[in-house]
Amino acid sequence: MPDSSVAEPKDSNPALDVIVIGAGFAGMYALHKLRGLGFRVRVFEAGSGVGGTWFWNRYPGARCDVESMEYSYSFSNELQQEWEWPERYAAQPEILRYAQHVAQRFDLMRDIQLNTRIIASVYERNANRWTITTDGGTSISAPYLIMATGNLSTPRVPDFKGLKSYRGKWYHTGYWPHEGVDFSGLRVAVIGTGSSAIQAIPIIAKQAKHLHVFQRTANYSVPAHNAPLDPDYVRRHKAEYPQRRRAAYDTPFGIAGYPPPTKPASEAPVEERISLYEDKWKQGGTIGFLYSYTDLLTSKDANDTAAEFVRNKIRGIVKDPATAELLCPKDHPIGTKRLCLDMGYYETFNRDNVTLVDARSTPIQVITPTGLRTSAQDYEFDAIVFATGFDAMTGALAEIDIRVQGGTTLREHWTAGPRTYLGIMVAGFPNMFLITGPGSPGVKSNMVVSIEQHTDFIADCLAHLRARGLGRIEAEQCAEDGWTEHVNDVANATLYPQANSWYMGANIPGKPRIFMPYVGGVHNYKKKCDAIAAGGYEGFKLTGADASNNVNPSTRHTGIATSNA
Ligand code: NA7
Repeated sequence: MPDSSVAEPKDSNPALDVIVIGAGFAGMYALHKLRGLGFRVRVFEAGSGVGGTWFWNRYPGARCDVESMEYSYSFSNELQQEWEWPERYAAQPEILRYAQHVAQRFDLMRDIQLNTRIIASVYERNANRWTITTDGGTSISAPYLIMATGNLSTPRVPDFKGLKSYRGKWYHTGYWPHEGVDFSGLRVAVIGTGSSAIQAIPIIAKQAKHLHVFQRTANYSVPAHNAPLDPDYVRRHKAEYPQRRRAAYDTPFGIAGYPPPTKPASEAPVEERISLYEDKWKQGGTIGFLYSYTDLLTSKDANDTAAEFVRNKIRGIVKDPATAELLCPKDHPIGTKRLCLDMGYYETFNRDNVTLVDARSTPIQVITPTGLRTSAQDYEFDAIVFATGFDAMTGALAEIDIRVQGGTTLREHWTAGPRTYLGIMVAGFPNMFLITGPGSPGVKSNMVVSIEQHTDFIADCLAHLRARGLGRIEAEQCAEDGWTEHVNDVANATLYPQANSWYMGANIPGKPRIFMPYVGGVHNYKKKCDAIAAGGYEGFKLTGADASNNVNPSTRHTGIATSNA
């Protein structure tokens, strides 16, 4: 039952300092961190458990594409020393188990309200408070609001005609039944060939009687070479954890252990290039592959060398030449959409029970009661899996009616595309923070690293305000304009904008085409954030309006130092 522990009416919980929306990795850490600084925090989560992405994305084969020793919290050395990851790349159930363990180990659940979807958040300037409304109609308010709503948390099923008439079962990878799905003996369709499909297809193919894969755009994928972790490697890694975590902040992706490339592909003879790509292919992993040369994401000619290498791999793996050619991506540079990581994806198309359908030349026109119709023919299916992605980066925020009382909504503010200062605050929306929002390196980095860095920045900022008796912080319009322009300039110097990716909002009809993440790298971004904090939060307006009424008095002027103050 939603909201059972929150009483009516609004301001029912006046003791709160901070409301956090979302109990994924971001919301959980925000709670832990802020609680540790003496703030009174409550987290609201739509799901019936913690874990965010890893709570919802339970499709077969769901797995992280960042190695498990890196894709984990660093804030507690005890935690990182005691937790045992079984595999190089952790599977969804393992990551969810980790999230649950963290929630328990740090006693987070007492301040997390599950099964509660937030539908509106309104800021009242005079009161200097955010009031959120739950789907159960309850209101709760606090001076500060943190949106830990995730970047890939709004699953999108395309608006296919006829879906309601379909008599079989259908699923979306991002909203998978908790009890799992057994496709044994069934005729199954998978629509989409993004990262989720590429992970799910090899497993569904092993169960299904026959699997049809509807591909509109071919994607590049490199092998994971997943395997159980070697205990010696784990021991060494754990001994170096503190240094490795620090080193991660000096890298573009927030992942240590990958020596940066030193020369452009154009300076390498063909044989040397192929030999290097071959080594990277054998090692597995996306970072290593894209780190082959300095110019893979800035020069089309350089990029072509890596793209053609992968296409030749596909041609070598897939036996039917027509299928192989269809699987070869040709419409975008490699790495400009999320490079996928697979375990036997291309090999799956050698199975007799798998058929690849070109949904570009023969688009899906309608879902029928028994399957679907393309422009070429009718198909019958017992089950359809939509691996059709998410309204990424802005979807979860747009679903909530976020507004300043008497002013515009966040949705309106972002009509032409998201604009933020550092991906953390939005001008005109005081005291509301985003964790890994658009304009931050979030989705182009190891998410956990970015989540911790953003949360630490926000927590330091709140402690800074409190220590000075201030209660309001707002991004300045010129700072937001400048940062947004910088984010665009950095992206425009790369090949990223050349792909119709979810980074560009291109997968959602009508969504403005703006490259949303900051691709200047975690290292540059963190330096910028640190300098801004050290300089007294340049680009932010800090004021004391009604501060004495808004911050938990028992925690004001406690002398808790901020790292940057
Ligand atoms: P993605 O990467 O957005 O992939 C969605 C796929 O669905 C992609 O192949 C789309 O083709 C396809 N799609 C979407 N709409 C249609 C229609 N109408 N017809 C046919 N095919 C369609 O989502 P994922 O869940 O795989 O991955 C998202 C991220 O999660 C991933 O990058 C990782 O970071 C984790 P398109 O390319 O648009 O032609």
